[in-house]
Amino acid sequence: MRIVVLTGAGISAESGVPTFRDADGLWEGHRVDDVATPEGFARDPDRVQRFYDERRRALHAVEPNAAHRALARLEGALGEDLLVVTQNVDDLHERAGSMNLVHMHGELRRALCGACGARPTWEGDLVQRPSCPACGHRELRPDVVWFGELPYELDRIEGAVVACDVFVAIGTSGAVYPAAGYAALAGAFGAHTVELNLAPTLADVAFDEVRAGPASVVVPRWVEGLLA
Ligand code: BV8
Repeated sequence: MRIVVLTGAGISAESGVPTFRDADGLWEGHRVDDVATPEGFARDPDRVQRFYDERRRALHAVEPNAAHRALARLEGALGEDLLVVTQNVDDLHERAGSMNLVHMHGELRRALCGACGARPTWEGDLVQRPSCPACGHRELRPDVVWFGELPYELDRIEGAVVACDVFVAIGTSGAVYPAAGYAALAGAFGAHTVELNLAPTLADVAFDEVRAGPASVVVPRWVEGLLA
């Protein structure tokens, strides 16, 4: 059975990583336009660098929760037949043990060089404009996909979505495309679609099955049901 799981901020909420929509439009005190768009970066690069530096540092204070761990267990059982596509830029899936994993919106723990395009893993701050390990230029930015930028690995993701038997959306509000269109795409190709979310979202019309509750409870329960 081939499964694609799409995760959003809700799977990391119980680990203490703030979601976007629960912050009533202001995201850690910032407007999305100011910190998650190329225009915002052009306007005030230091503000954007500091915003991501703070979030990268905050990763040291959070741990994967039972939902991340349950997906890693599921990968242990299914191997290549499970692909986790995450919209999140935190590293909690990796730290829980997931390996078949795509960060379609990039990662806090990676930088992107504006000069040579290299994407080195990155732990420290970027606001001091350190030099790129590959080319030496000092044009490193967070390797995060901003609004208006092309997400990563779209072909690989779409190929998996149209071929899967089960598509599961976990902790995502279905507000951002192209990710928000994957449930309907999977359903159109015959997959059984499931939503695991704290509160049923508007997009529920697209799901065959909805289980409401916190991810740390609902995801392990769903995985145990599959593995039973
Ligand atoms: C692109 C990285 C094209 C940054 C992010 C009109 C129509 C269609 C599309 C568009 C349009 N206008 C503009 C667009 C395109 C735009 C878009 O979709 N805009 C929206 C606002 C309409 N999309 C883009 O720009 C994308 N690129 O389209 O490129 C292109 C083509 C060719 C060439 C060039 C370009 C790129 C979008 C990526 C933006 N980057 N993240 C960062 O993280 O710093 S988006 C960011 O918000 C996340 O990554 C995620 O994708 C998105 C939504 O967040 P969610 O993960 O869903 O979280 P949210 O807070 O919204 O919801 C939390 C959910 O969890 C809730 O449902 C809640 O109930 C639940 N929850 C809470 N607690 C729990 C829980 N569930 C379970 N347990 C809990 N405890």
